Amino acid sequence: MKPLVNRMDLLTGEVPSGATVVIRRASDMKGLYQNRVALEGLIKAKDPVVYQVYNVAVPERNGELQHCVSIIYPGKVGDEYFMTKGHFHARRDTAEVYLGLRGKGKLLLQTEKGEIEVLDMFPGSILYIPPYWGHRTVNVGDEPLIFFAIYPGDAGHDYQTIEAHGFRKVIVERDGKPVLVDNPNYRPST
Ligand code: M6P
Ligand code: ZN
Repeated sequence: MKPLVNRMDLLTGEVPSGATVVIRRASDMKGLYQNRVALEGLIKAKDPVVYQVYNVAVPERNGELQHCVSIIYPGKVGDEYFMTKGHFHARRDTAEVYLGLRGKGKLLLQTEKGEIEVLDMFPGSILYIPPYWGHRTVNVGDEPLIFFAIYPGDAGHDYQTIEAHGFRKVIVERDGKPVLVDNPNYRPST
Protein backbone atom coordinates (compact mmCIF):
# COMPACT_ATOMS: atom_id res chain seq x y z
CA MET A 1 0.00 0.00 0.00
CA LYS A 2 1.35 3.43 -1.00
CA PRO A 3 0.61 6.59 1.01
CA LEU A 4 -2.31 8.53 -0.45
CA VAL A 5 -4.21 11.77 -0.24
CA ASN A 6 -7.84 12.31 -1.16
CA ARG A 7 -10.05 15.38 -1.11
CA MET A 8 -13.52 15.81 0.28
CA ASP A 9 -15.86 18.70 -0.46
CA LEU A 10 -16.34 20.27 2.97
CA LEU A 11 -19.82 21.57 2.09
CA THR A 12 -21.38 18.48 0.47
CA GLY A 13 -19.18 15.77 1.98
CA GLU A 14 -18.53 14.28 -1.46
CA VAL A 15 -15.21 12.58 -2.21
CA PRO A 16 -15.07 12.90 -6.01
CA SER A 17 -12.33 10.34 -6.60
CA GLY A 18 -10.41 7.59 -4.82
CA ALA A 19 -13.44 6.35 -2.89
CA THR A 20 -16.31 3.94 -3.47
CA VAL A 21 -19.74 5.23 -2.58
CA VAL A 22 -22.44 3.27 -0.78
CA ILE A 23 -25.91 4.73 -1.28
CA ARG A 24 -28.76 3.80 1.06
CA ARG A 25 -32.27 4.71 -0.02
CA ALA A 26 -35.49 4.42 1.96
CA SER A 27 -36.04 1.01 0.30
CA ASP A 28 -32.75 -0.22 1.83
CA MET A 29 -34.02 0.59 5.33
CA LYS A 30 -36.92 -1.87 5.60
CA GLY A 31 -37.51 -3.16 9.11
CA LEU A 32 -35.37 -0.46 10.72
CA TYR A 33 -38.02 2.23 11.32
CA GLN A 34 -41.01 1.94 13.65
CA ASN A 35 -43.53 3.33 11.18
CA ARG A 36 -43.68 0.79 8.32
CA VAL A 37 -46.58 2.57 6.61
CA ALA A 38 -44.66 5.86 6.51
CA LEU A 39 -41.61 4.06 5.10
CA GLU A 40 -43.67 2.37 2.37
CA GLY A 41 -45.22 5.74 1.48
CA LEU A 42 -41.79 7.32 1.17
CA ILE A 43 -40.52 4.45 -1.01
CA LYS A 44 -43.53 4.74 -3.32
CA ALA A 45 -43.27 8.54 -3.53
CA LYS A 46 -39.63 8.88 -4.60
CA ASP A 47 -37.50 6.45 -2.58
CA PRO A 48 -35.12 9.20 -1.38
CA VAL A 49 -31.46 8.69 -0.51
CA VAL A 50 -31.31 8.53 3.31
CA TYR A 51 -27.51 8.51 3.51
CA GLN A 52 -24.37 7.80 1.56
CA VAL A 53 -20.85 6.83 2.55
CA TYR A 54 -17.63 7.52 0.64
CA ASN A 55 -15.18 4.77 1.59
CA VAL A 56 -11.55 5.43 0.70
CA ALA A 57 -10.22 2.26 -0.90
CA VAL A 58 -7.94 0.64 1.70
CA PRO A 59 -7.36 -3.11 2.17
CA GLU A 60 -9.58 -4.65 4.85
CA ARG A 61 -6.76 -6.12 6.89
CA ASN A 62 -5.11 -5.77 10.28
CA GLY A 63 -2.77 -2.78 10.48
CA GLU A 64 -4.64 -0.70 7.91
CA LEU A 65 -7.12 2.05 8.81
CA GLN A 66 -10.45 2.20 7.00
CA HIS A 67 -11.72 5.76 6.67
CA CYS A 68 -14.81 7.28 5.15
CA VAL A 69 -17.09 10.29 4.94
CA SER A 70 -20.79 9.80 5.68
CA ILE A 71 -23.60 12.15 4.68
CA ILE A 72 -27.01 11.64 6.28
CA TYR A 73 -29.65 13.78 4.64
CA PRO A 74 -32.30 15.62 6.65
CA GLY A 75 -35.68 13.89 6.75
CA LYS A 76 -37.98 11.65 8.75
CA VAL A 77 -39.91 8.42 8.45
CA GLY A 78 -43.05 9.25 10.39
CA ASP A 79 -41.58 11.06 13.41
CA GLU A 80 -38.27 9.14 13.35
CA TYR A 81 -35.29 10.96 11.91
CA PHE A 82 -33.19 9.72 8.99
CA MET A 83 -30.39 7.53 10.34
CA THR A 84 -27.85 4.87 9.41
CA LYS A 85 -28.64 1.15 9.58
CA GLY A 86 -26.28 0.82 12.53
CA HIS A 87 -23.82 -1.97 13.13
CA PHE A 88 -21.48 -3.76 15.50
CA HIS A 89 -17.98 -4.46 14.27
CA ALA A 90 -17.64 -8.05 13.13
CA ARG A 91 -14.44 -8.03 15.19
CA ARG A 92 -16.02 -6.79 18.42
CA ASP A 93 -12.72 -5.68 20.01
CA THR A 94 -12.24 -2.80 17.58
CA ALA A 95 -12.98 0.88 18.19
CA GLU A 96 -13.83 3.82 15.92
CA VAL A 97 -13.52 7.62 15.92
CA TYR A 98 -15.98 10.07 14.33
CA LEU A 99 -15.23 13.70 13.57
CA GLY A 100 -18.33 15.87 13.06
CA LEU A 101 -18.00 18.26 10.12
CA ARG A 102 -21.46 19.66 9.41
CA GLY A 103 -25.00 19.52 10.78
CA LYS A 104 -26.56 18.33 13.98
CA GLY A 105 -26.77 14.69 15.00
CA LYS A 106 -26.98 12.08 17.71
CA LEU A 107 -24.79 9.01 17.99
CA LEU A 108 -26.70 6.13 19.54
CA LEU A 109 -24.48 3.46 21.10
CA GLN A 110 -25.48 0.14 22.60
CA THR A 111 -23.72 -2.92 23.98
CA GLU A 112 -25.00 -6.42 23.32
CA LYS A 113 -26.28 -6.51 26.91
CA GLY A 114 -28.46 -3.50 26.09
CA GLU A 115 -26.51 -0.73 27.84
CA ILE A 116 -27.17 2.50 25.95
CA GLU A 117 -25.47 5.89 25.48
CA VAL A 118 -26.28 8.91 23.30
CA LEU A 119 -23.69 11.49 22.23
CA ASP A 120 -24.18 14.80 20.42
CA MET A 121 -22.64 15.33 16.99
CA PHE A 122 -21.85 18.84 15.76
CA PRO A 123 -19.13 20.46 13.66
CA GLY A 124 -15.88 19.87 15.53
CA SER A 125 -17.20 17.05 17.72
CA ILE A 126 -14.74 14.19 18.24
CA LEU A 127 -16.56 11.02 19.25
CA TYR A 128 -14.98 7.83 20.50
CA ILE A 129 -16.77 4.53 19.99
CA PRO A 130 -15.07 1.98 22.26
CA PRO A 131 -14.80 -1.71 21.35
CA TYR A 132 -18.02 -3.75 21.89
CA TRP A 133 -20.41 -0.83 21.32
CA GLY A 134 -22.82 -1.00 18.36
CA HIS A 135 -23.44 2.39 16.77
CA ARG A 136 -26.04 4.26 14.73
CA THR A 137 -25.98 7.91 13.61
CA VAL A 138 -29.11 10.06 13.45
CA ASN A 139 -29.56 13.40 11.67
CA VAL A 140 -31.70 15.57 13.98
CA GLY A 141 -31.12 18.82 12.07
CA ASP A 142 -32.38 20.37 8.86
CA GLU A 143 -29.18 20.19 6.82
CA PRO A 144 -26.93 17.25 5.86
CA LEU A 145 -25.11 15.63 8.78
CA ILE A 146 -21.54 15.06 7.60
CA PHE A 147 -18.82 13.25 9.55
CA PHE A 148 -15.50 11.54 8.99
CA ALA A 149 -14.91 8.08 10.48
CA ILE A 150 -11.79 6.00 11.01
CA TYR A 151 -11.55 2.40 12.26
CA PRO A 152 -9.28 -0.67 12.06
CA GLY A 153 -8.88 -2.26 8.66
CA ASP A 154 -10.18 -5.66 9.74
CA ALA A 155 -13.08 -4.44 11.95
CA GLY A 156 -15.82 -5.46 9.47
CA HIS A 157 -19.54 -4.67 9.72
CA ASP A 158 -22.11 -6.87 11.47
CA TYR A 159 -25.57 -5.56 10.50
CA GLN A 160 -27.41 -8.73 11.40
CA THR A 161 -27.30 -8.23 15.19
CA ILE A 162 -28.97 -4.82 14.96
CA GLU A 163 -31.48 -6.12 12.41
CA ALA A 164 -32.39 -8.96 14.75
CA HIS A 165 -32.67 -6.97 18.01
CA GLY A 166 -32.92 -3.28 17.17
CA PHE A 167 -31.75 -0.49 19.47
CA ARG A 168 -33.47 -0.12 22.85
CA LYS A 169 -34.21 3.51 22.09
CA VAL A 170 -35.25 5.49 19.04
CA ILE A 171 -34.90 9.21 18.39
CA VAL A 172 -38.11 10.92 17.32
CA GLU A 173 -39.29 14.48 16.82
CA ARG A 174 -41.66 15.87 19.46
CA ASP A 175 -42.73 19.53 19.23
CA GLY A 176 -39.91 20.18 16.77
CA LYS A 177 -37.24 18.69 19.05
CA PRO A 178 -35.42 15.34 19.12
CA VAL A 179 -36.30 13.10 22.06
CA LEU A 180 -35.13 9.64 23.03
CA VAL A 181 -37.98 7.19 23.55
CA ASP A 182 -38.22 3.46 24.21
CA ASN A 183 -38.34 1.25 21.14
CA PRO A 184 -41.50 -0.86 21.49
CA ASN A 185 -40.03 -3.37 19.01
CA TYR A 186 -36.70 -3.92 20.80
CA ARG A 187 -35.96 -7.62 21.13
CA PRO A 188 -33.34 -8.16 23.87
CA SER A 189 -30.73 -10.92 23.50
CA THR A 190 -31.52 -13.82 25.82
C1 M6P B 1 -19.68 5.54 9.53
C2 M6P B 1 -18.80 4.35 9.76
C3 M6P B 1 -18.90 3.38 8.60
C4 M6P B 1 -20.36 3.06 8.30
C5 M6P B 1 -21.15 4.32 8.08
C6 M6P B 1 -22.64 4.09 7.83
O1 M6P B 1 -19.15 6.30 8.52
O2 M6P B 1 -19.17 3.73 10.96
O3 M6P B 1 -18.17 2.21 8.86
O4 M6P B 1 -20.47 2.18 7.20
O5 M6P B 1 -21.02 5.15 9.22
O6 M6P B 1 -23.22 3.33 8.85
P1 M6P B 1 -23.79 1.85 8.57
O7 M6P B 1 -22.65 1.01 8.09
O8 M6P B 1 -24.31 1.42 9.91
O9 M6P B 1 -24.83 1.97 7.54
ZN1 ZN C 1 -18.32 1.13 12.94
